[in-house]
Amino acid sequence: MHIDIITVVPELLASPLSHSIMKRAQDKGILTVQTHNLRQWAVNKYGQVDDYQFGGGAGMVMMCEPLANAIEHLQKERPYDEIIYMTPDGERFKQSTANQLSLKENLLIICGHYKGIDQRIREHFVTKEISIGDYVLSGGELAANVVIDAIGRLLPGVLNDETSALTDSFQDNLLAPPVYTRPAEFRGWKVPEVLLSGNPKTIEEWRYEQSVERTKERRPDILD
Ligand code: 6GU
Repeated sequence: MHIDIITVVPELLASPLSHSIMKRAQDKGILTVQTHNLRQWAVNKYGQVDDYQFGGGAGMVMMCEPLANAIEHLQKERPYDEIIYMTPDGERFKQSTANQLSLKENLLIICGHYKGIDQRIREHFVTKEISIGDYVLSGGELAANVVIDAIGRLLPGVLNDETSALTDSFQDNLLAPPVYTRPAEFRGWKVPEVLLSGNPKTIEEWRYEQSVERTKERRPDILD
């Protein structure tokens, strides 16, 4: 998969992509990510990419011209399956969205800043608008990192058996069960006996029950 990102703060995207699983995905050549500074397409020598909003009101709006030029420049390189705009008024990002997007070849992600981007870009270029939750971030970059991580770890070959995505919380509308590691007793706190039983079937059943219990208690809204 290839992901291009248009941003005014490319530095904000760098670190999460440079470590751990996202680094491994790129080292293996399964994922390539390229950030593009929107200021390359600024309307003047001062690097201007935003302007006051028509109708008045506080906050700047990212202008059409730099964005349109950036998008069209990148489109000449490759056809995008989705052009995604990160915005708090987008569709709420879920595991199912990550699953769907992980099947695509080329994605273009636009990170908004200030009051957002001119509506005409949303209407004429953007094919999908994503929010990562009901709160407002200063820009789309952190949200883009969240989305890229969630997608990247699903790409075939990125995770090994130990880190398998199949048993993640949300993958079957259930939260993950509790986990334990050595020692079997710490300060008198014991690991549930069943996990030490060596019986895969009873362990599997216990984990499933725990998942169901946890989901009922914490997230009844996602339960089937
Ligand atoms: Cl995608 N962007 C911004 N700026 N804030 C958000 C968001 C995105 N998702 C939740 N809050």
